[in-house]
Amino acid sequence: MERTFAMIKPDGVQRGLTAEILARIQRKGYRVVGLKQFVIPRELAETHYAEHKERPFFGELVTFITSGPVVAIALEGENAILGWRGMMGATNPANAAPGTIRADYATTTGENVTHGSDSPESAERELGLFFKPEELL
Ligand code: 3AN
Repeated sequence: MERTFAMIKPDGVQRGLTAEILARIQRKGYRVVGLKQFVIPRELAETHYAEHKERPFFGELVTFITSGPVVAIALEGENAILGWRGMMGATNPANAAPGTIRADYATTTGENVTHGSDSPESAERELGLFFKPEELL
């Protein structure tokens, strides 16, 4: 069993995709062990995306991710980290495989609907940033 951090970004929430994305997660068979909707404070956004600090799109990324409510999700399941990344599809929706969330619902790399941790280390780090231990089942 693995746990990972998934997020529906402000574009996904604003466009009313929350129920659709949660339905895909549950149909797949992952267990939702943490769930909350909130606006990410700027400081948390900067910490979450610290690895991109030097990239030219960092400012834009932080502004976007704090621009409206997100849905933070803790998922549990076998191979959940890679499995959820697979369900999201490639970062650039133009390269995302048909049937993935980004292929089906996004057109730009900057606003690509969902986030998912990319390794066990980042899953642990991101779950810790977004959830208190008592918020997880
Ligand atoms: P992923 O979200 O697939 O893990 P990362 O970690 O490379 O992709 O990028 C994190 C986020 O940064 C992306 N989801 C996207 O919103 C943004 N991003 C990445 N590359 C670019 C880019 N070239 N231009 C604008 N935004 C980008």
